[in-house]
Amino acid sequence: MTQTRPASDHIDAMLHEDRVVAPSADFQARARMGREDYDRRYRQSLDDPDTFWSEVAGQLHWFAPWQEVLDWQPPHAQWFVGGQTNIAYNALDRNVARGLGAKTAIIWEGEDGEVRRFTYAELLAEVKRAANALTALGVEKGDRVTLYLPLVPEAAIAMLACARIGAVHSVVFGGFSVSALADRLNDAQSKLLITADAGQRRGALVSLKANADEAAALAPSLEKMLVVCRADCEAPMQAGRDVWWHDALAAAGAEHEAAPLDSEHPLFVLYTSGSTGKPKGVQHTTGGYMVGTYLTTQTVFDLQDDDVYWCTADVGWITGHSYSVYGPLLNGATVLMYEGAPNHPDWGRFWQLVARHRVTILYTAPTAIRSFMRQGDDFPARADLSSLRLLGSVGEPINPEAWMWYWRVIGSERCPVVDTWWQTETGSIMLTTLPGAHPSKPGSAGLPMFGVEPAIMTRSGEELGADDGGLLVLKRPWPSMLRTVYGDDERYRKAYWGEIEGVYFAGDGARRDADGYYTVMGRVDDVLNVSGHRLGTMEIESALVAHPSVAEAAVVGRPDDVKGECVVAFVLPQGGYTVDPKELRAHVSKEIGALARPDAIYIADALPKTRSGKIMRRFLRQIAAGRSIEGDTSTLEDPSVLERLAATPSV
Ligand code: 6R9
Repeated sequence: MTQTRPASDHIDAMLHEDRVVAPSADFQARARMGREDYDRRYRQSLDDPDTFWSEVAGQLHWFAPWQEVLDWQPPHAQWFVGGQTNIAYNALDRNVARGLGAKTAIIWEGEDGEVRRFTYAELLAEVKRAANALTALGVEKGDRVTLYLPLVPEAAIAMLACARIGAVHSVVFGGFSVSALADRLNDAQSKLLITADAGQRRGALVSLKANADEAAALAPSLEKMLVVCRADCEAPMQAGRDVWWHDALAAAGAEHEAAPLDSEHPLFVLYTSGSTGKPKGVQHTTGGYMVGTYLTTQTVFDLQDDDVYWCTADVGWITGHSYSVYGPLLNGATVLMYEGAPNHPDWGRFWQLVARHRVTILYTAPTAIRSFMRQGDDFPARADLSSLRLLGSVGEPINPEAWMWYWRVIGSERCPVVDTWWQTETGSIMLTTLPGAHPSKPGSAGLPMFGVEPAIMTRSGEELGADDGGLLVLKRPWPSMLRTVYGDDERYRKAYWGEIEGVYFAGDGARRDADGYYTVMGRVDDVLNVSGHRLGTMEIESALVAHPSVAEAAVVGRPDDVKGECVVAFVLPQGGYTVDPKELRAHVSKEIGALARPDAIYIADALPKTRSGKIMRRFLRQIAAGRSIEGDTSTLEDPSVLERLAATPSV
């Protein structure tokens, strides 16, 4: 059976964690969903999915009804077949029509303290203008539009405007490099790039337009660039190609009808790392993704009319798509967006934001929680956090120590904590507890969401029982699942449905306890999780070998107290060159982005390889973690390589 690799040293503690934290009677009394309701509806979602999903989808607007809830031709699913809808219409027009026009949709705070607010009616008006502006720039239904933006309201407006006309957005995180952006522009064959003159990060301006210009020169499909003015509107504009966002919107008409789109019309592509060198364009479609994010946001976050909901994720990640934009807006919630760093001007910024905007629901990542925890209890103690009523965690396993701190110091032992497991590919939350229905177990994500049928299996597809560690799989399709890998359906079949016959392979190791709670332990493939962000080891390796001084490279993860996992590189110098670690780190930042920069570099004279030439990463992980070498080294071509490596200091 496959070895499951722990994502961090905390796994041991997690396996022996037996604390259980139940929601208060007060919370339960007001919650949208209790235990019996969950049990009944979960059962129905598996036994009679047609009725279950029709009832949920029926709460949203459809221009034409679906004929069939699910058409499953493994591994391809179509949901709400024949139905026509529009996710932007459902998030905006529908909410305005049901009387929420004057309700605040987005409260945005810039890093410099500037605050902007949009009611649902105002957001709809902006999105209508933006949709007209896109059309005027030649964007048509089905065209790809790439977004490379800071976390400003225009990011959400641009996504919704694309969705409104049926253009497919591809959001590229603003921290990604020129070449990462160019690769994504080319893979998607984007016609239009939406960027900004600059973004704010820790008091400094990060010029996005300069990167966008460099990437544009490498992307022949690109015709136009729309530029949001976030800083000083001083960016150089290329005549005939570049247009300011504010000029384009000012020239656009105010009236716009949302396009009725087929339920399976592509909504977006989002690139994520897999176990090969090339990121995968995860393709989501309209109807199923809409229904999945709508339902999970409502139930997992127990959304009430007066909530102020804050998901701290950038829109460059799936969490930002599903839970900063689509899910909460579909539910008519008030969403807080914050542009900047969590430690600007100091580590109290998040807590000041919670206090200033009376945030009731906070959804963030374990890496952030661990960073805050390190700064002590004083920063949160200085802010009034009494508005909070529910806390969420996402992105990586949360160690029980961080969980308890979140619950005790941020939530004053009053707010339930939901630990949500899901992926770019799943589109919406798959495993969690519901805050008013289930006790939480620190470190364990919890139970399956509606329609989700997980199992723990061996590589050969044998199902394991309670408490056995194995591979996490999903046994049936769900509405918000990815439909394919953009432009590479073969990769979709192989990576997700071909690893274990007939089931969706998540790439994570997990176990289920006797109460049915799932604890997800981390990736079992060559994917790292650094501060909640997915990075492929092969991607970093190809960036390293692209540097003239490197002949060969192997990258592994090392457990890290704050980041969860950090990047460790083993490099073999090219004959005649010396490796300059500083230059190599800068090179990786330039090739991929700062988040891929190695924390430690080992300059090696050889790598541990099998006789057939395969690098044995297992041993490199042990060396990187400073552990002694364990396991059978006899398959190695030259076992003495390990001793030499272990004696080499990292730089
Ligand atoms: C939503 C998101 C997905 C990978 C996933 C797993 C890890 C996410 C987790 C978790 C344990 C949780 N992961 N949530 N591990 N507990 N609550 O993060 O998507 O960026 O695609 O990452 O993140 O390893 O496979 P994505």
